[in-house]
Amino acid sequence: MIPESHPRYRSLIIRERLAASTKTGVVSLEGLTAHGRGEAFDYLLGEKTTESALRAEKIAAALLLVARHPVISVNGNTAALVAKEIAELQVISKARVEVNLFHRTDERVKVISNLLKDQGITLVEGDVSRYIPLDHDRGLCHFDGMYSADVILVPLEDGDRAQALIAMGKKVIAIDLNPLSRTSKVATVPIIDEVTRAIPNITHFCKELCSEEIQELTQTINGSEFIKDALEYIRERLLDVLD
Ligand code: PTJ
Repeated sequence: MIPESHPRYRSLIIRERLAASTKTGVVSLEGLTAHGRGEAFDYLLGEKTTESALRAEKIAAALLLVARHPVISVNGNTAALVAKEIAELQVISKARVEVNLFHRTDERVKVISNLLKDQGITLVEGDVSRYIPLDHDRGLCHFDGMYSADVILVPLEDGDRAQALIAMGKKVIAIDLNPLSRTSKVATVPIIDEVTRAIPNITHFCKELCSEEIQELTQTINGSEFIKDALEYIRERLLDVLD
């Protein structure tokens, strides 16, 4: 039992949830190590949403709202951490939601799909094909889901697929705490923030943005700005410690 008064309460609760989710098969064991890498970057970023990440979340909301065919891709860690929040985002953004796994088994797809459906999420289901040219199973997707999408939100991604999706002409919104990852570097909008903070922020902006703002935010997007901002933010924090 983790007391709410613990200074690292939030982080410990998230860890506990992910660890428990390995027992149900939602999260892979590799998912725990991936989270550890994310946590390290979150620590460097002060475990809060920076102003720059908040702007990226605003742009992400605008992109989802203008999309002809928006899709949210969900893996094990994302399902374990933000299933309810994705349900809310689906309602407001009208995005399709698709399960896409790196460590893919039929059993995991089923368990994760059931978890998402229990939260009220409507899923793209049925046959998948290797529409994304990749040697691993992240290449498997649905024709009426990711294959036909113009904008795809990919939380906790591996760089291969983000790059392949961009090469297919899609706009990619990534949520990844690592500003140095290939995913962050290639994404149209890299959101360098923790997924449990990022998704509710995007939903909030989807509710709030007016059509003029959506227009303005989606006109020119410079993803590398967000990477520079995150690295500069970390640099300043480190210099503060050394002072
Ligand atoms: O459920 P599966 O089989 O699809 O597997 C999911 C993982 C996450 C294991 C898989 O996609 C993977 O191996 O991802 P990577 O290549 O380790 O990339 C995950 C990225 O997400 C890393 O750069 C982490 O820094 C980042 N990350 C981890 N946890 C969080 C995060 N970013 C935001 N919020 C987090 N909670």
